[in-house]
Amino acid sequence: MKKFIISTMMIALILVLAACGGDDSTSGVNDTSGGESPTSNTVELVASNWEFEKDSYSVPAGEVTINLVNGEGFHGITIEGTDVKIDGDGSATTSLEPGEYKVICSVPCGEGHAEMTTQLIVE
Ligand SMILES: [Cu+2]
Repeated sequence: MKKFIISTMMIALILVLAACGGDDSTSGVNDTSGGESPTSNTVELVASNWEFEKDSYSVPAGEVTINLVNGEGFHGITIEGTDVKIDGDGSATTSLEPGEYKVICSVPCGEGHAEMTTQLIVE
C-alpha cells in the first residue's frame, strides 16, 4: 500500500514539473509593437527617400541621445527648438524638456524633401 502511494505521488510530481516546464516557453514573449512607453533615452531615426521610418518617436525627458541612420539617400535632421543638428549618419546628445518636437530633414535631398518630417515626443 505504501508503495502505491509513493508511486502515485511520483507521477503527480512529474506531471506538475512537466506542466511548469511547458508554461515557461509562453511567458515573457509579450514583446508586441503595442507598447509605446519609452524606456530608453536613446532613439534611432532611420531616414530614407523621403520619409522617416516612423511618424513619431518617443523618449523620456532628460538627457537624450539621437542617432540618425541613412537607410536610403543622404539626409540630416534638425529638431526645432533645440540645438540638435545631424548631417548624414551620426548622433547627438542633448537635454530635452517634455513636449513634442518637430524633426525636419536638414539636407535638400530631392523632390520629397519638404514633406520629410517626423515628430519627437519627449515624455
Ligand atoms: Cu531632405
